[in-house]
Amino acid sequence: MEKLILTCAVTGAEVTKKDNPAVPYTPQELADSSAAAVEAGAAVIHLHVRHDDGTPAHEAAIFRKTVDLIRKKVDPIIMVSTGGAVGMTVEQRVEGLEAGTEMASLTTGTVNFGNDVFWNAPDLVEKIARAIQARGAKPEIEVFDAGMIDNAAALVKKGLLTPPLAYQFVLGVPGGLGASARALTFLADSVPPGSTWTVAGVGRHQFTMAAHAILMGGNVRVGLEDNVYLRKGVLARSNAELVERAARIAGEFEREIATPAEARRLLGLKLGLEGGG
Ligand code: KMH
Ligand code: ZN
Repeated sequence: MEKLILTCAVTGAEVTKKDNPAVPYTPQELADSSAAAVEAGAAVIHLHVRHDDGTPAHEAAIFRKTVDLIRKKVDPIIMVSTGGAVGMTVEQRVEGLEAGTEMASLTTGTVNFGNDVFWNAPDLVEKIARAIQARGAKPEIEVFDAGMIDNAAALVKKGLLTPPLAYQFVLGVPGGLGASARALTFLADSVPPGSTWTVAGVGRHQFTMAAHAILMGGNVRVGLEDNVYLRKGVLARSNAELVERAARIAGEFEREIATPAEARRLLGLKLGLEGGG
């Protein structure tokens, strides 16, 4: 089996310090939390940004500052979010690309998101795909429901995505596909040969989905964006603690953890922006 790529989704747009005081907001908090997650084994940082009061942000300057601060400490693959927060405009959602990161997320379909709608109509998805392509970043396809894999295949036909693709199965969002071994197996069987895939189990599903992926040869995303608990009733003290638990589970099954440099090779990225990793 290939080495395990651990992604840490450090803040997202929805959880707040009220849910868990460890949720990072400011560029410095995001950099410190990301660096600790990388030290714990994360090769990829999935990055949203916030205003200092915790509200979701989209400004390129905040992304740039955060990315610079992370890179001063560690050299993970940084993936800016183009999902942002529900209600952001497409222009706002692509601002993070200006930070010049190696990867960017791309959701390929609309999905209910709790009582909201995470809007990704085909023309909007195409605009974001074009923006990612223009920047030379590698997209990660965020799959909240099975049809999003088919939608990504349609974008390949249009020349807006270039295989092999990297997929992220985000399972357990209320409104999206539930987190189950059966759903994960179906999705893993549905992506084209040569693709890579990762799973992010939302909430209490974070570590059950991680365990399945570790055994199946897939990759794992953990982090406070998706889940604020280390275990039932126990808040995680940091993103790093969630990464450490995923690494510990992998260790039990003798699945080795990929360094950022190894993850770059597995994902087909050029060697790090500063040649490191
Ligand atoms: N915050 C969600 C509405 C992504 O980062 O690409 C969307 C999201 C997906 O988190
Ligand atoms: Zn996200």
